[in-house]
Amino acid sequence: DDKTLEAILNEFPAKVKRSRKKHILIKNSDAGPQEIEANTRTIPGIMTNRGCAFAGCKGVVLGPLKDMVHIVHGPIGCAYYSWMTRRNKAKSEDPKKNFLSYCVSTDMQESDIVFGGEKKLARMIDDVVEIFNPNAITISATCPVGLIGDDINTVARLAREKHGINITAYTCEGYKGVSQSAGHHIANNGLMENIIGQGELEEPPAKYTINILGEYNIGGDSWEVERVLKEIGYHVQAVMTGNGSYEDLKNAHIAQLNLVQCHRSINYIASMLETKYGTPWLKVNFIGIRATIESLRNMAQYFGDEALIKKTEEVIEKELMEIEPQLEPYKKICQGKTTFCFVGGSRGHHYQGLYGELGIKTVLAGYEFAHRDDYEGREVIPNIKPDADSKNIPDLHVLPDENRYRLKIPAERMEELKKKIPLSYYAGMNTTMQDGSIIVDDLNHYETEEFIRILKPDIFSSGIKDKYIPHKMGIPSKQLHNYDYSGPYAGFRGAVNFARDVSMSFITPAWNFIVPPWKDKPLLEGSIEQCSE
Ligand code: CFM
Ligand code: HCA
Repeated sequence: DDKTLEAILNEFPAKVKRSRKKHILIKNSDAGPQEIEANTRTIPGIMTNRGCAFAGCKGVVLGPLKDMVHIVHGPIGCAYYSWMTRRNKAKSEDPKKNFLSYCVSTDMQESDIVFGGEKKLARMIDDVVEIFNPNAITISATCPVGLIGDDINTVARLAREKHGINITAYTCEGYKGVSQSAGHHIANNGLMENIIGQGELEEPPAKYTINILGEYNIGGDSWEVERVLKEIGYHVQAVMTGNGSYEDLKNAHIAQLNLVQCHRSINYIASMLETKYGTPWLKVNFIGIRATIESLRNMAQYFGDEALIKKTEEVIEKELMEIEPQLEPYKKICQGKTTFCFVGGSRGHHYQGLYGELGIKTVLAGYEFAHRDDYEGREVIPNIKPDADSKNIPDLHVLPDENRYRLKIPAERMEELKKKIPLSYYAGMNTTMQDGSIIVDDLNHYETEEFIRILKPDIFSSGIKDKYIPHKMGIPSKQLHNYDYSGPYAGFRGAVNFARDVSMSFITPAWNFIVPPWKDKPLLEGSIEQCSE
């Protein structure tokens, strides 16, 4: 309740308390719209799970594009720590055109920092073209590059002229924003300016041609979603960017509908595609069985074709027949349990439905770096006050394409549909959370421990940085970033994998053997010497 929350916050200095208070809500539907503060700077000295703009740009959005080489310009650490750690899987028909297993970096040394790294970067591009012959190249800047003022855009332009392939630079220095989120925006702008729409296709290659935006194929999620979509009869032109490719992306303009899975990381491209080509976007969620079914039905409704609607229902029925018996034993294990669901952006929301279907209630949820619209719904966007940090990355000015802009469905039908399905709209996480549950933005280490102590969840879901806090308290944890090396968790079959993994963590006898270190050992060991005087 409010009092307990106050007690937790009282441990902070007054100024910190004032700030943190705005980032925490107790859901109360009688209170009207509840405002939360988000996408603002983390207080220095407080440990949270956030990453940097480079992580959001190269690690999240650009990194999964498989037929391109992604050069990290900077000292080796940033490249090393973004080397496949996110588990964005990819397969290529031509094995020579999948470069994801490589870690490519200029490995800047002290002399490069002192004398500049542009020449080294130019040489590296020459080497990459010669050795790998990729379809395109990206260059992502890490912090020191911006500080010393290397002009990576000019290096990219000259290399493009020299080699005749698409080579683009992203000034996504880690400090460009308050979190990964800034990097998403930089990457979205770059892809829209330099790649999407550069292909020659003028007509959709199939009757129901779609793109999937904000799906990164973590643990193979996108393959599971695509399996079902293909069976229904959809043609997936491009996935942004899981298992994605330069070749597919450049023709993404021909889709008749864009699906948006992760709103946070890709809503910019979704909006720009709508403005430029007239392609509407539909908010979907393929995590959880009910959410998957609803997303499939909404898609069919958008196209409005009887045969497609019928086929959708047939596929749903078939998939359910397959998974329902498999889920039964797991549901028995999970029934009545509670969880925390704290992830970077969209997953803090998306996984609550799947947990709920297994009988697990989410008592606390939140995002590391999402914005107010991901909590409160897109209607608050006009009220979000821009600050110095958010103004750092300007919106691109996009206009309707003179030749390619087409209304995909008549304006009146679009208005009718908007009343029924989330077209160009996301309602955010808060609407679906139960009264009394806690919503926390940019949760920190101290609050994590305090909330666990008070709410005693049966499972804690988050990422690698805080996974071991609950473990030491004897509580299982589930990484919802990399899935603890498991997956896929999306769609129908993914739900079974998730149910299995979560059930395993409940029933493992390991927890009975764990005694938190502070319970059976002194915190300090030593002896007091006799003083001679
Ligand atoms: Fe979107 Fe993502 Fe997420 Fe995200 Fe991420 Fe991720 Fe994530 Mo880790 S794009 S916001 S920046 S759903 S890498 S695949 S798991 S924090 S909740
Ligand atoms: C990132 C990537 C990350 C980190 C996961 C974690 C991912 O933010 O740079 O903290 O466990 O999903 O790999 O979100």
